Amino acid sequence: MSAVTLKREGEIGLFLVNNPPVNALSHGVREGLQDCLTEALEDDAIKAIVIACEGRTFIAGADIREFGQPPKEPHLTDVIESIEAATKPVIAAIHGTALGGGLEVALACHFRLAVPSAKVGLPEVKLGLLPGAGGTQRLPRLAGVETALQMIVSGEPLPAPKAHEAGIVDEVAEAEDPVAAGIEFARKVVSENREIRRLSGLPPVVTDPAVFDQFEKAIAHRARGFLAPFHCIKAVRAAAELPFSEGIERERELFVELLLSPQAAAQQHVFFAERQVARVPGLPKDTPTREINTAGIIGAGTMGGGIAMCFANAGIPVTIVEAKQDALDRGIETIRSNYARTVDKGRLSREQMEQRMGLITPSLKMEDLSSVDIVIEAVFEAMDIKKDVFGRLDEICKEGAILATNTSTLDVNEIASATKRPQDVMGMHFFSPANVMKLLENVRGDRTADDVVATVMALSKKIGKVGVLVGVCDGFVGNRMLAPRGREAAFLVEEGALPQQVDKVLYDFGFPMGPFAMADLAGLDVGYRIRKAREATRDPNLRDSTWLDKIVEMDRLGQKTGAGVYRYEDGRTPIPDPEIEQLIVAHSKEIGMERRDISDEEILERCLYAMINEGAKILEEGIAARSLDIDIVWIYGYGFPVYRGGPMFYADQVGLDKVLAGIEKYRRRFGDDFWTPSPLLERLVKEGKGFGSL
Ligand code: 3H9
Repeated sequence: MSAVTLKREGEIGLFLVNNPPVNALSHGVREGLQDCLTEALEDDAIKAIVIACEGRTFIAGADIREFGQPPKEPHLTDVIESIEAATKPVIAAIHGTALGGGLEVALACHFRLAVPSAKVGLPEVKLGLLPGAGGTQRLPRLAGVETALQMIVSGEPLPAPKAHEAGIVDEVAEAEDPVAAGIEFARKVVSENREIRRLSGLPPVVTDPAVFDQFEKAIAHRARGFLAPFHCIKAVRAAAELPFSEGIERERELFVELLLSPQAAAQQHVFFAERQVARVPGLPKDTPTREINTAGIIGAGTMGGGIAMCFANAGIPVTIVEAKQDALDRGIETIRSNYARTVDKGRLSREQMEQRMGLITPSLKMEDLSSVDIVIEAVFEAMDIKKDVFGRLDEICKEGAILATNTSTLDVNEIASATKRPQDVMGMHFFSPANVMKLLENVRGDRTADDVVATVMALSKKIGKVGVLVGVCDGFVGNRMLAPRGREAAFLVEEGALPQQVDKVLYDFGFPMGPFAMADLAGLDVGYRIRKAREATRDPNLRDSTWLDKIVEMDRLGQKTGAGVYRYEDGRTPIPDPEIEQLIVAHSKEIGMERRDISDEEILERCLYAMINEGAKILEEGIAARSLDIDIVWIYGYGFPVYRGGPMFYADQVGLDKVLAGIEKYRRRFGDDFWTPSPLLERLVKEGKGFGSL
């Protein structure tokens, strides 16, 4: 069946696009639009044309899956030109989301009508691109430079009424049926003999050139490292400065530069990975899920409170249990003040805040969790305490309730063994602050039932998280890979680098902050406690770095004490501290390490290759099912730059042979202890493949 059909509704020619799921502009759609146009223009009985779509949305953009394949005619730009050049009025009838190339098709039409719930936008920037089919030239001519910049650089869509106000759609229909409204509108155009308006025929928009510089400045921090937002600004600038035909050429040049960039490949990888991650290999799509209408949280500390907010935000009533009244009161007060801050920022109404607070029930009795559908335990990170809690939950909770632990390191199987229902037990590792961070590592135990996995994965989305399924191991995916990065960062400092040099290299790579600034933010005592707890079982022959412990022993615990690796005058901005530099130099001397100049390249390689090697081991052990799962963990949990696609995608882009050669180089220098390459990495290099091929 053709992807576009032409129907005759009296004197109106109706083009109906049908290319599920989102009517993307695949080759068949482009060809279908072109063919229908030729036929409709030749048919004297047709006086006007309506372009509308079947299914859930108007055209949602170019077909991303076709990028990277040899382009096939007709090109989208040609189709768009033909639509605009049509000698009969063409009307776009929009429902769902007219995005990217979809909105560009609509902008080529002579009139645009949208149903009330529709949205229009140019989200290409999120894929590392810019609107490459005339959007950067037509939208500013229609809606002005400011609106166009706002939409194109942010990629955020506008709801139909706002789009109407901005002049992007001519009319918002009264009802939700785009076909009926489109035909009615077209009949009006014909009967009133309305003049065809071609946006390419409008003169360039005159604007103060300072707008572009100001816009660039305004996004500098947010868009640091990204190429696309700045290219978008350049393209819109061309609309203001050049005649249409030259502006289109400039748009094309900039578009092609982006299309061929590693950033666009990385951002498109992330787009698909975000969707793939919810699909668990081996778990059939129709796996039943359990109903989650109520939740319980144990522990009203920072973590428990944040998790409770996630449920309340999703409209799910949640009971939060603490052992002592004062801790419970403090926890509830913290939740209230977190919400109040959001209200102050204007992102939540007071009424919504009260509604959410109303969904949170404080309690001192675990028995109050007897009827909830899911419990998440967020108590102190100690196995005996967790097992005790789970033993009690086993007695209290109703049959079929899901029992989840928020542990970040402990063995979920051992925790499950404290119950007679290990099939109902799972890990849900939230990241701090739990109400803000999007990542949720969902940990499947050896005996966790499939329907529990399916329920928790679906629930993740419902509470605004990106859930990634992982297996049981020390640190799961994220923290397990963070450990070798932290180890190398600490070694580099005792070998000759300073913390600020290491941090700058990783910041410039695109992380929001370097490992030492991050450690100061999290609290140096956290790592200290873990290192001390492991001291007894540590192999004394393994190299270890202790200079960070010395800082903790000076009561410098990081931001919260005003000093850690760095000093803090305003409580947030790290300032290199000569006292710590002295401490580091003395430490190197004490351990007999002759300090040397360390290149930025060595810092980057050692920090990242150590992580990637660990990631490869994680894949080999099946702790993560696919490399894309690891990428998503790092993007959402640790701020790995989206434009690099995650650590495993980045490794593929660097080339696994180069990564392996780097690991071998450090193995020769530092020995086998930390630099034994993962056999999977070696195999992939031998086969000339990447992690993405698995
Ligand atoms: C562009 O237009 C460039 C032009 O300017 C210039 C060209 C010269 N292509 O998100 P969902 C798939 S760039 C191919 O779960 P929702 C998606 O992968 C494009 N496939 O649904 C998923 O597949 P699967 C600019 C696409 O209802 C399925 O559709 N446009 C595309 O939550 C369902 O998606 C965009 O950036 C596509 N364009 O949300 C829009 N879009 O089932 C990107 C989606 O196998 N898309 N798929 O996993 C979106 O923002 C959302 O998909 C949308 C629907 C809001 C449309």
